[in-house]
Amino acid sequence: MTSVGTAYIDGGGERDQRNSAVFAAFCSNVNKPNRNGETMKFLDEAKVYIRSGDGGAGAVSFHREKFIEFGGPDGGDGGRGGDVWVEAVNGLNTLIDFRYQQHFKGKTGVHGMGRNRTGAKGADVTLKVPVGTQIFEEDNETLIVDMIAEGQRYRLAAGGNGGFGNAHFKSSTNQAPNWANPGLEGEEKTIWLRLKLIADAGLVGLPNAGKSTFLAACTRARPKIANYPFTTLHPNLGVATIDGQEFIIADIPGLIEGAHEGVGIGDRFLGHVERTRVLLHLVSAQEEDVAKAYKTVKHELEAYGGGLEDKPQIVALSQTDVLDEDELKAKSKALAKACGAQPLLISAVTNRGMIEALRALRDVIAAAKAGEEQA
Ligand SMILES: Nc1nc2c(ncn2[C@@H]2O[C@H](COP(=O)(O)OP(=O)(O)OP(=O)(O)O)[C@@H](O)[C@H]2O)c(=O)[nH]1
Ligand SMILES: [Mg+2]
Repeated sequence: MTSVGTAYIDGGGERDQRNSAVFAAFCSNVNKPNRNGETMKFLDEAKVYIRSGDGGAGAVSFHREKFIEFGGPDGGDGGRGGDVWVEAVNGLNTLIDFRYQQHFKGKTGVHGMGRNRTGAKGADVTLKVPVGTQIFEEDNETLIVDMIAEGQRYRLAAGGNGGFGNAHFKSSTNQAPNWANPGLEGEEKTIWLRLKLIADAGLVGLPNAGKSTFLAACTRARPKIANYPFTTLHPNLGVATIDGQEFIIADIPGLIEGAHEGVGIGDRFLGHVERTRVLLHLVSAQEEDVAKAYKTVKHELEAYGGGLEDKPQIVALSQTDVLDEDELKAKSKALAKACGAQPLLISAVTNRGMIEALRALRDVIAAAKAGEEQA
């Protein structure tokens, strides 16, 4: 694969692990109506049942010792039940693990014991999810938490409190209580996990526009590239470096007319570009009608919604090496008319315009980041 100029130093190691997404296994889930009768838009969704541990029961016990009469109550309290936590980790980019394990339970707290021994807390359980996972209530609409940063932890369900032992109930009027509290029950609920990968820039375009080739040319990602539509079946991420600055690019499967209604495979993955700061819209110079190609994709983005239509977009005419200069001028003019701005002219084969494209993306990303910091 071509590497472009000297500006592209290889991307960071750990992040690159995320390139090899294994989304395909989720495909069977997609576009089947869910319980509410709507079509699921997201490939990477998992339904998980969680339950925090019950508290341990308090103990009823009395002190016994030779020559000590009426030693008094000494039943200890029960331990707290284990919590259920979720933690965002790097190096994961699918929810596939939750296909195989869908139940997560905290352990019950240990019961209190005689001689004033308090029971131990039950063990916690932690769901490890990729950065970019959103957690929803059972209705799949109410957001509980958005796991956006590596290492972020959130307690989804707290363990039940342990019960008091009989020592706790000792008083001047009842010096030998013979009861204790049971522990409180843990919480149980069903939640939805939904993954929206977080990349800085997203590549969109018709099939065969050269999206994967672009990703391969400027990052260390090695997506499959071939001269037939829908080569890319799952999103790929790569880290591009330009002028010493890094950003993450997501390559998603091609969009075709009707994609937002589930035609082809494109719109399943649009959720992943929802969180990008800028889109690079590639229109192949091999298209007969570049204006139409541009409009088809633009229409699909608008129909999908999710804020994609308002996202900053850079338009580029790709694969320009296949045309001579006259044809190129005509097509670039037609595309400019359609999109209302002069498109970049790029070729992953001759490296034409690649550095400019990366700089243009970097500039939008940097401006968006600066804007967020100020806000
Ligand atoms: N001549 C030339 N061919 C290119 C260029 N970029 C991509 N191609 C070819 O175009 C075809 C499609 O490229 P891909 O990168 O797989 O296209 P894609 O947009 O990822 O396509 P899907 O994954 O199907 O949506 C492949 O045969 C590439 O070799 C380019 O800059 N110049
Ligand atoms: Mg591709």
